[in-house]
Amino acid sequence: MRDIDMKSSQTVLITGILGQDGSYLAQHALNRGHRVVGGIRGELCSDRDWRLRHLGIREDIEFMSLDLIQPDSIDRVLRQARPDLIFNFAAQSSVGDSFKFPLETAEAGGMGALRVFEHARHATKSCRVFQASSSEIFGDITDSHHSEDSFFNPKTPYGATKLFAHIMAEAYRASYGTFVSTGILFNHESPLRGSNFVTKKITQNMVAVHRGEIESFSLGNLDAKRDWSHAVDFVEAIWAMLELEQPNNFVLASGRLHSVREFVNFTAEALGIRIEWTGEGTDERGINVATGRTIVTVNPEFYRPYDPAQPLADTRKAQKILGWSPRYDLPKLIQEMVEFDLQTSC
Ligand code: G4F
Repeated sequence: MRDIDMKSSQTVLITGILGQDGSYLAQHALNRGHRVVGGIRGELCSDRDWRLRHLGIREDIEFMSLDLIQPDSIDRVLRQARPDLIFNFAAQSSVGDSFKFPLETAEAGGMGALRVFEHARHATKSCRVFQASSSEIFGDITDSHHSEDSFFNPKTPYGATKLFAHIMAEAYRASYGTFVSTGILFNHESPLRGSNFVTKKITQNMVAVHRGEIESFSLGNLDAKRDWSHAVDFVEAIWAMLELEQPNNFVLASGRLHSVREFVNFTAEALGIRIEWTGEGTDERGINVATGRTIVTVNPEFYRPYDPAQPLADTRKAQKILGWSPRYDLPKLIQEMVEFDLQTSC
């Protein structure tokens, strides 16, 4: 049930607008007639705005230089833009990289989020904030399903950072009445995903194998299970969160777990390749049944120091309060990613 219908034009500030979620959210807001201001860190060059250009919205956005690590930067942008809605996606978003860069991860994702909340608290006009939380905050867990009320026990620098921001969002709501909603987002992918994430790495490399450009490629933990959704489905729910009368937390997910190996199988299927697995551990290989050639190998270099099992998600709250349900299943998502890679990566 939606309490507020954002029919009149609002000013929407999106941090992390050059990323997958920021780009789709910008498209969503522009389609509804809102003014979109995009906060960007560093220069806006052609290899960074490709998502916005692909969506055909690059010229519709007002860009402002914004670095969440710099306190003055966020204050200046927020004073100039005077947003009604802030979607905070800016962060170092790779769990894998958070092991290499824990300080940078915590600065941008933790203190950066806090600076956004602090602005919303002092803003002269009422301002609603969405904070991108993550399923990584569950960490090592024992419950069978994970909801907004589950115990949080993160073990990665990324998860710990996201939990700091998540708890701060709740503290700002309780202490100051600030409107901050959070989405506890399980994995969400799309053709616009970065190639440092396993899904895009698989679809891009499988397309390259299919074209005969490479013989094989390597992955890390094939047994890792993830709940993968389409980012476009999440963006609809995220928008709906700021239309509610009261701020809240919502788990977004498909409710289904698949292994990395299964993701490879679905991708192979979308390309008409039949794949068979042989060997175990680091000796495991995926073989193209038609040619007998190895197309996937395992390289321990891609293992993580810590890779907690992802729990099953309980999305009943989002279904009930937001009236949300995803439109994509995994094969449909993969089909779209493969089609995009077939058209673009040569
Ligand atoms: O695609 P991934 O890097 O995503 P990860 O770590 O689950 O994080 C994503 O989802 C989180 C929400 O749950 C977000 F908060 C976060 O920002 C990000 O969007 O890795 C998925 C799984 C991992 O278990 C990893 O160990 O795939 C496994 N994996 C196996 N081989 C690999 C690889 N991951 C990557 N990146 N590269 C590999 O070669």
